[in-house]
Amino acid sequence: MREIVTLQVGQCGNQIGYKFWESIAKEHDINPANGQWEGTNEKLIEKASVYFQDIDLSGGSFTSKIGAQSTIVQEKSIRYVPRAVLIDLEPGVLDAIRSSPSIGSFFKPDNFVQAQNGAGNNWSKGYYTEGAEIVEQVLDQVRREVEGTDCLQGFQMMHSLGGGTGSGLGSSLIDKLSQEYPEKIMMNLSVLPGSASSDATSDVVVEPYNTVFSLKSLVESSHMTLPIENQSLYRICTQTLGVQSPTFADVNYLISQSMSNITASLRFPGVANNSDLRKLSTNLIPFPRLHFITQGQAPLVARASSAYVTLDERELTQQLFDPRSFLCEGNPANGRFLTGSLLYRGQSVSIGEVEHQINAMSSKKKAHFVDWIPDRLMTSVCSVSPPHANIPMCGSSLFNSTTISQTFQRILEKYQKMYRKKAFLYQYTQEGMSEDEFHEAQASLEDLISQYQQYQEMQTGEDEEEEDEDMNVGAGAAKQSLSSSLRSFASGSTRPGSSMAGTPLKKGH
Ligand SMILES: Nc1nc2c(ncn2[C@@H]2O[C@H](COP(=O)(O)OP(=O)(O)O)[C@@H](O)[C@H]2O)c(=O)[nH]1
Ligand SMILES: [Mg+2]
Repeated sequence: MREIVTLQVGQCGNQIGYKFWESIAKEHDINPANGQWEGTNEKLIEKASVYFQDIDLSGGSFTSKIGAQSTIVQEKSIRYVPRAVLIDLEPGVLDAIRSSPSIGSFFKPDNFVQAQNGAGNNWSKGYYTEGAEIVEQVLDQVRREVEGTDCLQGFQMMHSLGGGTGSGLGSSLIDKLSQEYPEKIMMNLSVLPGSASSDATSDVVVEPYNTVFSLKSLVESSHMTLPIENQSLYRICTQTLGVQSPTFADVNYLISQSMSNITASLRFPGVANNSDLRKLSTNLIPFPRLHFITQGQAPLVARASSAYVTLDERELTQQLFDPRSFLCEGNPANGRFLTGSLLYRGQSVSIGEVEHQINAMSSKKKAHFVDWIPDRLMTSVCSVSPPHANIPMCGSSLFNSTTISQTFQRILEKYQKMYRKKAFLYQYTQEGMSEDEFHEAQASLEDLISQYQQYQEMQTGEDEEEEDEDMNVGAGAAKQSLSSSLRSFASGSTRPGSSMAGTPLKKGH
């Protein structure tokens, strides 16, 4: 089996993680109070070991004879345990999860790794001082989880970037894991700070610092990052779902639904495309650094109205392309899509109809896509619907859109405003950070933004002109390699993913 080990780091990471496990346990008919499978449909449990370790409590099934004829077969007693390590630098959230009667004993007790002092919303405390105290213990638990797998496909981390633990310790962990397991995929679900794409005030004044430092690690060590903005989730709650004052519980529920949909193709059998993290990421990511993927979720209906929703492939596809369904801000009309993946779920979903709708949408939205990746939309259909949904079908979209660079630009501007005056700098340097790290982090984000912008503006024709110029003036290797990689996509002979398939994604591109 191709297993995935989850790391949930800090308050936000653990609160989202807890909802995610609650939600997928339900989908596999596993009772999180005792880890027992309570279902009857084998299809639902067949691939559960991607996310759950199945521990045989009976020591194996056996047959015994009583008298001459009767045979008693002792059923295996399997306990399903999340392949998850729960990490925090303060005890509050982990204590709450551990003491929850409905889910606390679902997780391995040793996999709760925590400290007492907190990270005080300071990335350097999470990365260096406070985080360093427990990072080896975390890595040991992760190694133990990896030993319990047959063929690990990768890691999935949930964390926020604006605080100290999820951001700082989260960064340290992805940096270390990418060195230790360079061939394994690292996927991050990363909550951006509240004010990421607007002038909204933030909870934490140093959020831009924490976020820019985290983004440097994500660029280098993550293979696929799904950024989330609470602002978008609040908007969905108030405008679409009719929730007046949304809480973290409301927004985390939305995130868990989206994560369930995105991972359904990894957790259930019979899905052709996107059936593992590598396929999903190679299809979406034409250049390793540009791996920040916008996710959309549909339908978005208030739970009370779900019984009245009639939905078909056409309507669902339209909603999946609608920016109102996205979990981070930004209208794709202001940028370009590089690639996209549409994941459909539901017993009644027709693959033929999905293809028809995707082709129609692809022509309609042609101007929103770069023209040098021909087969840019991937689809997959999972026939297992979420059990609680009263709706005939649902889905998620994943878009590699250059629009995300506008959000990064706003974060960068906020960072620069403070850094120019060296505001709050001492809080980081006194934890052992050097000013060089500030420069490097800023330069890394500036590079990322300019790469996105470069590809956004690049047209097939321009590329060829540029290539001629390169040859005439003997321009640098970087430009030539850009041209040749574009040419291989533009030639139409390969899909964006297939040209990279099989090549291990490495740190530091
Ligand atoms: N969606 C969501 N965001 C959260 C949650 N808890 C905290 N945040 C956000 O995370 C950021 C603060 O980070 P936090 O996770 O509390 O810090 P840490 O414990 O040091 O990692 C802020 O941007 C919060 O808005 C949560 O449960 N759900
Ligand atoms: Mg915290």
